[in-house]
Amino acid sequence: MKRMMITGALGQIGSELTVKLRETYGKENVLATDIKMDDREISTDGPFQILDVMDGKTMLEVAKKFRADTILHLAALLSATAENNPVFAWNLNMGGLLNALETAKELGAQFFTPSSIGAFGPSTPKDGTPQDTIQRPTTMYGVNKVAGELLADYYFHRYGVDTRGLRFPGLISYQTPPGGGTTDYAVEIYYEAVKYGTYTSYIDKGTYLDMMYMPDALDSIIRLMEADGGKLKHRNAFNVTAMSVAPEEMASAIQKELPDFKMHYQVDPLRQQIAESWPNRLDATAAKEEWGFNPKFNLEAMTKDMIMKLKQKRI
Ligand code: AKB
Repeated sequence: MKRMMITGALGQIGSELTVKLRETYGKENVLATDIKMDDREISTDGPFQILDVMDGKTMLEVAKKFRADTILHLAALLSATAENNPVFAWNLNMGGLLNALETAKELGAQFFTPSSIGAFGPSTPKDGTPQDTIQRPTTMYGVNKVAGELLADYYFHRYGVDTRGLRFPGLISYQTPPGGGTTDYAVEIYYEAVKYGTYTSYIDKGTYLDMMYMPDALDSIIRLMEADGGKLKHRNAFNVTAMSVAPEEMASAIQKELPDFKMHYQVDPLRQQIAESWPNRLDATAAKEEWGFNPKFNLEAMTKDMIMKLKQKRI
């Protein structure tokens, strides 16, 4: 059985991935780590360790003690936060990644870390963005993601570490809200639609971005990690997407479920500029061909499920 260590386990992806991995591989085989502890079940329902990813020595000790053979490195700042504090973002996003890769190298562990649509920039083809294309992002987050993809490739070629990664689009979920991302509006819109019947979007009409529902994101991580490495031509990182949507299209999908829902716009210049520098629609052919990427949720199915789950949660 695999022995997995997750960093950033209390974040948006981590908090759901930890639960899914514990269900799949056994609670005792999944060590959740984060810089702090909170009162959610993740901290008590299986092994948990407070860990600052900037402390590489402790990271290696913790992973060694747990006998980890798989490292899933999720701890990072998202795009808008990174843009407001670029030096800290560089130190945390790159320093944490380097420590996690060194840990994987020392232990001979398999390695996963997410990249993002943020790894592309204004000179990248916007529609049907190819797997291999121009990557000249104009944000600190994007610079970190491109450097991270290259660094993970380097650890594979130089040291044989089995590194794998996905370029995630905006991820939408009803469990843990994201924080500090450009695509956070796509989560907030559902919460506020259910709670208040209205939402003011900081991203403008007509701005298309790729999105994916969290269950598809979790399934993609597990599929990629389980895939036959010999068949992977692109390791770090695969384009993945389930839909390309503009805010007004999300509003229309919500209005089918909640007819009184009203959408307003008050554009935030920073996040709008970031969104405009990213692709409209990725091409995920390489992920489909090399390891069977197969998202289940389109905008309509996701909207129905999100609204149902948020109503059940009584937010
Ligand atoms: C963000 O908006 O920063 C993230 C991402 C697309 O990487 N959700």
